[in-house]
Amino acid sequence: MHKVFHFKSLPSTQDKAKELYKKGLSNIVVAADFQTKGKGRFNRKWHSGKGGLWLSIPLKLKNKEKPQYLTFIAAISVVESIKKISKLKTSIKWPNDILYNKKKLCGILTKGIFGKDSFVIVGIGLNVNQTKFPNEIRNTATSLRMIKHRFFSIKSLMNEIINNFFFLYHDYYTKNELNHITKLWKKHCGTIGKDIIVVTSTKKIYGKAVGIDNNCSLLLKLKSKRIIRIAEGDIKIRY
Ligand code: BT5
Repeated sequence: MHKVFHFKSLPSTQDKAKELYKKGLSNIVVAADFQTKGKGRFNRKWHSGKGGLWLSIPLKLKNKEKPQYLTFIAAISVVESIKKISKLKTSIKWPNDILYNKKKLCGILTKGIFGKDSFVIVGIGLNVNQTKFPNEIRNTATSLRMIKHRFFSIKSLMNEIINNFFFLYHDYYTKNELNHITKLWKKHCGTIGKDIIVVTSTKKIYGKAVGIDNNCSLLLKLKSKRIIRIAEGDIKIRY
């Protein structure tokens, strides 16, 4: 069983999870009502005001296991929990977003800390009861409340997500049944089959998302019909 450490405010649940894990605590989840320095990928800012669900799970990284699959199981857990609690059908955008109606409802951050005792921190940020966002993300972000016009219990969503996460973690991830994870992930994914643009810091690559390889990289079919792998980055879907 896991234990939830709940804080009113933290700079980032990621940092607290790292600190507690290094002190020897395991099977824990760190949550906060709001974060003052929420983090996205590539050192981006994650807006984490009150009304959202902000949590991090530190996990020991075992040799052969692939941390990317933790992002996948986090995404599956979020989509299935939202479905159960709000009846909303959301979709996963590769690699780490959950969208509703093209807007971002949730972001996932899986960060590996490598060394003698390597571990991973899986961070989940879900917009739940916010009714407005800062200008920067006003047109691209949404919350469950904005979609359903009602208030949601963050605690119920959190319990559901954590239970789903640990179920997938123990029953599939630690047993190396990664194909099953990919199968579930694909069921909820809205990226495969779409024309997309991969945006890197130096260029844009146009193509069609045609699949996922066994490292969770996206397979992109170029106009020339050549298929390339995209291991990380941002994509834009061409609707
Ligand atoms: C992510 O990064 O989407 C990962 C977000 C992970 C947040 C969780 S909350 C709990 C834990 N503790 C942390 O400190 N972090 C994790 P990325 O794909 O890089 O997306 C970041 C971009 O999303 C930003 O540049 C904004 O454009 C946008 N964004 C920021 N805050 C947002 C929000 N609350 N809702 C929707 N979009 C947001």
